Amino acid sequence: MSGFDEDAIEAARKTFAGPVAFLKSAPELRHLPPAEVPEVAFAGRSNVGKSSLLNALTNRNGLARTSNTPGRTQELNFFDVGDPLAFRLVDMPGYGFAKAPKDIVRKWRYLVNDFLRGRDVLKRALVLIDARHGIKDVDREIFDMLDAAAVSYRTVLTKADKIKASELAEVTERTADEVRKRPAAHPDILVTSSEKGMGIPDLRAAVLEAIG
Ligand SMILES: Nc1nc2c(ncn2[C@@H]2O[C@H](COP(=O)(O)OP(=O)(O)OP(=O)(O)O)[C@@H](O)[C@H]2O)c(=O)[nH]1
Ligand SMILES: [Mg+2]
Repeated sequence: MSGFDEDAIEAARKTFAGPVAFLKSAPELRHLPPAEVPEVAFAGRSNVGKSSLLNALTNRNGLARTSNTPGRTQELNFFDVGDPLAFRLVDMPGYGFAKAPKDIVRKWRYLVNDFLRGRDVLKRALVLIDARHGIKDVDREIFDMLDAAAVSYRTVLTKADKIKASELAEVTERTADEVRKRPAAHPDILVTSSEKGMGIPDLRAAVLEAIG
C-alpha cells in the first residue's frame, strides 16, 4: 500500500544507517535550533510510540527516550541526520493523556500550534495512530491544526503487532477512509510495528520522500 520501489527503500536504509544524533530539546519556541535544513516531525497521542518509532527508524535503541509513563516527552526534541547535516527529525510532545494538568495542555497547544504555523523548514508531519484504537477526537484536533497550518502530513499506524491481521486490515481501511477527506493529508497509510520492525523500511522511504 505504501508503493515505494526498491531503490527508494535502499537509499533510505543507507541514509538512516549513517550518522544520527540528538541535537537539542526545545521546551519553548525561543529554544528552537536555527531553521537551516528540512525537518520531519513525529506527532501523536502520548504513548502511541513516537519515540520508539524514531529509534526503530534510526536503528538506535535509546536515541529517543521511551517510557510507559504517558507524557514522557514534553518538549520538541531535534535529531540531526547525516554528516554533513541533511535533515532533522523532530519528536513532538504527546497529547491526550489522562490526568494532564490544564496548564500543560495549554502549553502543549501553544508550542505545537506555533511550531506548525511558523516553521517553514517543516516539510511534513507523521501523525501516529495506535492501531488498537484508531483515530480519536484528540487526533482529529491535530489533524485540524495541520490542515489549518497547511502542513502536509501522513498517518502512521503503530503497534501493529498488538492486534490480529483481520483487525489490522479493518482499522487500516477505516483510518484511510477518514484521512482521505482531509485536505493536507497524504491518502496512504503506513502500518508499522517498532517491536517487530514491520513497515520501518517504508517509513524511512516516506521520510526521504518528504524532505524531497
Ligand atoms: N508492542 C509494541 N509496543 C510498543 C511499540 N511501540 C512502542 N511500544 C511501547 O509503547 C510504550 C510507549 O512508547 P513511546 O515510544 O515512549 O511512546 P511516545 O509516543 O513517545 O510517548 P510520549 O513521549 O509520552 O508522548 C512503550 O512502553 C513502548 O515500549 C510497538 O510497535 N509494539
Ligand atoms: Mg516520546
